[in-house]
Amino acid sequence: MKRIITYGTFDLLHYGHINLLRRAKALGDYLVVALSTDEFNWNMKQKKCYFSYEQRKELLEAIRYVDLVIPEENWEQKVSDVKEYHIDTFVIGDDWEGKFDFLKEQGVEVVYLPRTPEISTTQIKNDLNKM
Ligand code: C2G
Repeated sequence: MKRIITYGTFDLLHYGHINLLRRAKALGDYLVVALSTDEFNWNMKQKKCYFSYEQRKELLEAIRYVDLVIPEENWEQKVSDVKEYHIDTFVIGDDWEGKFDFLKEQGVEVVYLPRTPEISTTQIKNDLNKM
């Protein structure tokens, strides 16, 4: 069983997120999503989410590609997560290209997938404000 992990905020879930999750799952058999907590988002990513962690978790757990959702509480946990969850492959969008190559030292394959163009949570918020 090939185990995949990815990380993110996944606020205002949209088809760009789904494209990422679908492609990530296609690389293996079991997909863990480490979901940024409200505190991590605010303190470390200066992101104020529309949906709370619990609401974002519920949405992700409803997606057929997602097998397990765990909290992402800090930048450092990736090293222990890949051990704890016996991860074979780390996947994330290529806006993070190169940022997590250190995981290769843990024997983990690192894959950066092309982002889906023209959609982002920020874009959605901006467009809604113009309506
Ligand atoms: N994504 C994508 N295409 C988009 C928007 C997002 O492929 N149009 C991908 C991102 O590259 C990421 C995932 O969807 O892999 C989740 O996106 P975000 O919620 O914006 O995640 P981010 O804030 O980048 O958090 O420790 C890593 C961070 O937690 C990543």
